[in-house]
Amino acid sequence: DNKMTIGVVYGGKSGEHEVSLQTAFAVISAFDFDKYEIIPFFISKQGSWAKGGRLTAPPASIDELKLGGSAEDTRDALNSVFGRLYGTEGELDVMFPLLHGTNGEDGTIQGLFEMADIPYVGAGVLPSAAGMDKVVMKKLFAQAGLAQCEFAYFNHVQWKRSSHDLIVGMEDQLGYPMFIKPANLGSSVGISKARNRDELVQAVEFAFRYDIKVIVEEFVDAREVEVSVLGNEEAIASVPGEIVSSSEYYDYAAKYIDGQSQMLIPAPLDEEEADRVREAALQAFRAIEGNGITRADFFIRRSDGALLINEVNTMPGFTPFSMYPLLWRETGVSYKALLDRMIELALERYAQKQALNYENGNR
Ligand code: G1L
Repeated sequence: DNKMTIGVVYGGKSGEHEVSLQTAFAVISAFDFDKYEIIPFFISKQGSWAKGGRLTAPPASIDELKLGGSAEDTRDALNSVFGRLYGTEGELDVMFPLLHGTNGEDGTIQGLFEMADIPYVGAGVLPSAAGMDKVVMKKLFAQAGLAQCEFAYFNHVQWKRSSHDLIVGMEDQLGYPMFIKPANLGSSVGISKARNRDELVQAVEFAFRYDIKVIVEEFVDAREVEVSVLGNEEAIASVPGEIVSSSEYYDYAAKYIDGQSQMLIPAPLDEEEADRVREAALQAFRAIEGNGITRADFFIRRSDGALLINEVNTMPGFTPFSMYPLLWRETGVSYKALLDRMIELALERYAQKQALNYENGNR
């Protein structure tokens, strides 16, 4: 038949293995099985791959998505992903990566799909990698003229050689408290707050356990506002949402609870302010040369109302109850419609690159 076959890749070696599994279950279950068939690709915590049988209906449970993992399973799975290189059509039309962190969100799996000559959903290699490195991301934002908080960064060698100068410099530039993070956003670990010099040294040493580059940011007392962006060259922005801590949200109508924080959707902003945030989200998307999807996270500083870009996430939380899809729902795009559009965008981008290859005589 002429149904499209989507390969969904999930699990993975990161700390988000379980989140990825749950997200894959939600995504696969939401697909319109009149239009798509799904081939699941499970990556174990050890990093081995396994390909499941073709799904023509939603899986009965998450457990059904936890697949084998022998060397032979891995070979079969990767054979399937690289099917197009064997001169045949291959059995997959589009890959849908649902992986977080190292080897998943940092551009590596996107690179694997590029090598396999297969279309894939979401950001390409460059925006995935750029969005993974807080320092690179902030340099791109600065270049695009987006306002952001003050920050400093250094690598392990610089810290070993001149920690005193760095500390004094940061105290001048940022003041306490400061937030210390590994530059690589793969994990949410390694992050701490320092209120004095002792804590700063501790925090930096701690962050260096997770990356060889560390970023230190000033503290900003601010509201946290997020926008979903969808598209390739021409992208659109959702209504903004706001993240608040439990003490602040009690009188708000639409509440979604995600761990310790609540999502206000839409964010209580006046129209002019909301438009300003949406426009900045598109600028941030263009700054990292985004494609497919991106969630742009902002601060609105309480002291003066300044809009500061915090970060973009090319692989945001993606269950039907996560901020990214909920913002689209509020904007009039259902979860199902969002999946359709993401697949369209993947095919569109692949076709564009194909066309270039012809002109260059590479094929
Ligand atoms: F590829 C997409 F569609 F852009 C994409 C990929 C991954 C969207 C969202 C995600 N998110 C995740 O993979 C996760 C953070 C839920 C995995 Cl733990």
